[in-house]
Amino acid sequence: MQTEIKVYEGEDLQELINKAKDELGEDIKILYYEEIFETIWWLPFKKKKKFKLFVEKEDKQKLAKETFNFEEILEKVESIVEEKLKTAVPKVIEPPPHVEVKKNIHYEQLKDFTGEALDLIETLLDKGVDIDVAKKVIEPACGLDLETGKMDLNEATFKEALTKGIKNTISFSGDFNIDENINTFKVIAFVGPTGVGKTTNLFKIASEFILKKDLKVGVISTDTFKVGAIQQAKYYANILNIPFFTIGDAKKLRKTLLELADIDIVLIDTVGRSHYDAWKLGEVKEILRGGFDWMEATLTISCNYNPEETLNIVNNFRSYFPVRSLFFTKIDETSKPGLLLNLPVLTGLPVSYISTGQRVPEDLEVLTPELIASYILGEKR
Ligand SMILES: Nc1nc2c(ncn2[C@@H]2O[C@H](COP(=O)(O)OP(=O)(O)OP(=O)(O)O)[C@@H](O)[C@H]2O)c(=O)[nH]1
Ligand SMILES: [Mg+2]
Repeated sequence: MQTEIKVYEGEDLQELINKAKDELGEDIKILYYEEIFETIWWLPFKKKKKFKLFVEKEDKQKLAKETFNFEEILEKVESIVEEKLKTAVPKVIEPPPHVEVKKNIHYEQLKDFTGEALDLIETLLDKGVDIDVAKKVIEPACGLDLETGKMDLNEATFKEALTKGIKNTISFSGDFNIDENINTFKVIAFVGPTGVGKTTNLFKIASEFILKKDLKVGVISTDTFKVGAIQQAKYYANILNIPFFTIGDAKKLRKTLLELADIDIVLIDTVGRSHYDAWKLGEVKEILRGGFDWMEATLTISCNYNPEETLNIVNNFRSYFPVRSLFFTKIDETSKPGLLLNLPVLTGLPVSYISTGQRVPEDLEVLTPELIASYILGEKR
């Protein structure tokens, strides 16, 4: 139906509207009306009032289409939004840049090395080994290259050279130097920063000593600070069916240790403390003091710490506790395990175990020169 405009004339406006509706139906649109005054020829001074009404008959279909075509409207909105998005967001999203620490090798410091020795040192530096440590570890595996007058590897492979160097520069306490044949009473305290894996690994050790060495093991927890710590330790002790004690002061620790005469190894769990918190480290020391006569501490260090920080950790913990070995954890969480060389070489402390994951008791290995070499060279992770 087409749009239709009609004009009606008459003296009564309402009548005109009614007439239009009668003729065109209810869907009319009044466009406009005007009043006109006509002169009556026989009464020139009197004028007659009339109306002129302009009416449009609306095309229902067209109206509906214009008003309610949601799809068309939606399409229009979408195209507007799309246009806006084009300017707001780059069309191709670039992958985030891969950020790397720049290698800053001071070749002047390596001028005495050549060939494979230089290649191996570069590999070590790439793994986070300190440059002086790398040189010190490699030297025992080198000989003089007559052509250049510099040092080169004597060994056939990197692994052999590194293993030899490690044997010469690092001492190993193996499984805490436990001699199963001698009836000694040993007390080992696990100390270290927060969350490095002290409790978990203490129970891996307990399990290893019981199952593989048939030793009598007892566990004492001095961690009465952390919520849930006692429950965590009790849970493992129950599984292993070993004596377990909770202790909050030096006097009680001493008394308990004296009562444990028939036990071969007592493992002491401590609360993790920041190496910068002198007050809290002092609190832990105050409790452990009760067992200092027998005790050796193993410093638990996570391999994913940055190298400089680990030196501060060792220095600070050593000033509070009788640290006799380094116990490494979380080797599975780093690609730069340089501290496996840095710490023992720089501090002279022997190394004991390495924790390779979260499973108790499986994820644990006694450290050996070959094993450290494998981790450093990326053969193992
Ligand atoms: N990936 C990985 N996780 C480990 C390793 N050793 C321990 N963990 C996890 O590290 C978390 C903390 O372990 P805990 O044994 O509670 O650490 P902690 O040093 O006793 O912690 P605090 O007592 O709070 O100082 C746990 O989720 C362990 O499962 C490891 O070698 N690798
Ligand atoms: Mg703990």
